[in-house]
Amino acid sequence: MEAGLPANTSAERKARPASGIVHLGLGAFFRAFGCVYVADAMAASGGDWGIIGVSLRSPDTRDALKRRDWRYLSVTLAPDSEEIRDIEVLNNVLVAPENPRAVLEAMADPAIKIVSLTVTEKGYCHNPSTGALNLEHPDIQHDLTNPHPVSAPGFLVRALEMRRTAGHMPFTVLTCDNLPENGKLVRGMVLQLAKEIDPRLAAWTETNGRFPSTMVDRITPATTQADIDRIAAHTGISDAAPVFHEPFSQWAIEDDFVDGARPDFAAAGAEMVTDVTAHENMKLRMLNGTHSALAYTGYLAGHETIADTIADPVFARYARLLWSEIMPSVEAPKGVSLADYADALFARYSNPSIRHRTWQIAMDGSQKLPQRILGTLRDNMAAGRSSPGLCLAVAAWMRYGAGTDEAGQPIDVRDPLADQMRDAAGTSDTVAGKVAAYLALRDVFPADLADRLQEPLTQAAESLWRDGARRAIEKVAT
Ligand code: CS2
Repeated sequence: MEAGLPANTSAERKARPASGIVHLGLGAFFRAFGCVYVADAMAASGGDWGIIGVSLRSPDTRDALKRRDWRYLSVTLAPDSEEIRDIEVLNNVLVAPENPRAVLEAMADPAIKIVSLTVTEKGYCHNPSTGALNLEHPDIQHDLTNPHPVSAPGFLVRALEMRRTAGHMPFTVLTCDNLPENGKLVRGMVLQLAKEIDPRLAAWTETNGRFPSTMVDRITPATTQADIDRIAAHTGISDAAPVFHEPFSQWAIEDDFVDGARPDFAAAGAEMVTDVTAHENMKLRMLNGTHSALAYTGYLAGHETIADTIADPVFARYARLLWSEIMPSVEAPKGVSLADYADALFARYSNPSIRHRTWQIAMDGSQKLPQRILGTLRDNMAAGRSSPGLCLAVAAWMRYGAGTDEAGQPIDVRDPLADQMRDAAGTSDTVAGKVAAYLALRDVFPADLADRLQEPLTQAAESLWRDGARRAIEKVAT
């Protein structure tokens, strides 16, 4: 028998439920999260909710999953134990650049009731500081005139167009990315793009479409080759696409689906709510905000993972300082204690089995900072509260974007604005000049916020550039 797996999971294959969901952006996160909920929902309550995954860029995930006929191992890593499950919920994986038509046809099939997405912040091709679709984005420019799209909004709109023409209802768009009011945001972008293509399509989508917002949460580091080798040695299963994640998982979903058609998510442990805003704000600001703060400062100080960072007492104090700055700006969801939530986050970050690299979280900061940190800073300034910890986080992002670490080693900065960031950091010999150049990046900082941030950020950045991240934190997190 395959070691570590319950006997029934390696048993003969059962017939699979038909597909009811197309998922765009089949990365490790959705396989560790949404796929598991859908598998559990079907196990509890049935339904044809098999998933067709779509990779919008590379064939790697498809090629890796194909080898086990779309099954993969999901490994739950607790601090001192692990649990392995074989997840069988995918029915196929398509690679959009190879055959965009096949993706559109799958999305236009009336048996598909939901199109879910984890395409990361930048996958929406929007302006992070305003939330509006960026019509100048090259992928959107392409999709405006080409019936075979390349962007996620393009696929949504073209597939909705096919459904409208065929006389079908739209699918529900279920976004699972860490964006504020993510459903509303994607709705606005879809309507904006649809309007450019055909105003009747926009009107039809506005009336019939549904875009529930969701709050998703499970820490899922990228899978490494060492993980793959280890799990193969342990289970005897050669799986090229296993996922590794923490035990914690939380999904709050607005219960607003076309014709009410959805898996029994609640049976799988999801919270079905009427308004997810409070959950989303809490999670984006308290979890993702501190994650980004620890990622930039931790990386600069030479820490490889979040667990390594938080094990350093200076950074443990920093995390506590950050939560104390963030909590006054967050309205707790009903029945939730923010102090308990912060304690639970501290314990989750400390899990040594989760090797979540600071470098991974540091990616795409220009797309993440507005909803993770800048909204809190805006609220705190309006209320007259100072935020030295959060200012240090933004300054650390700027310092990181300069492209070399504190030891002078090059940093592989992955960000759609990487060039602009490097230019901003190199633009002036003074730290105040660098900060001013960063604050002029309108995709990140709206003009009014930029003005008010110049002074506190300069103060934080001067300390950071002069003293290094660890010492600068020691000075504010006493
Ligand atoms: C992280 C998130 O990579 C990142 O930016 O902050 O992916 C985080 O791990 C998840 O949102 C946790 O639910």
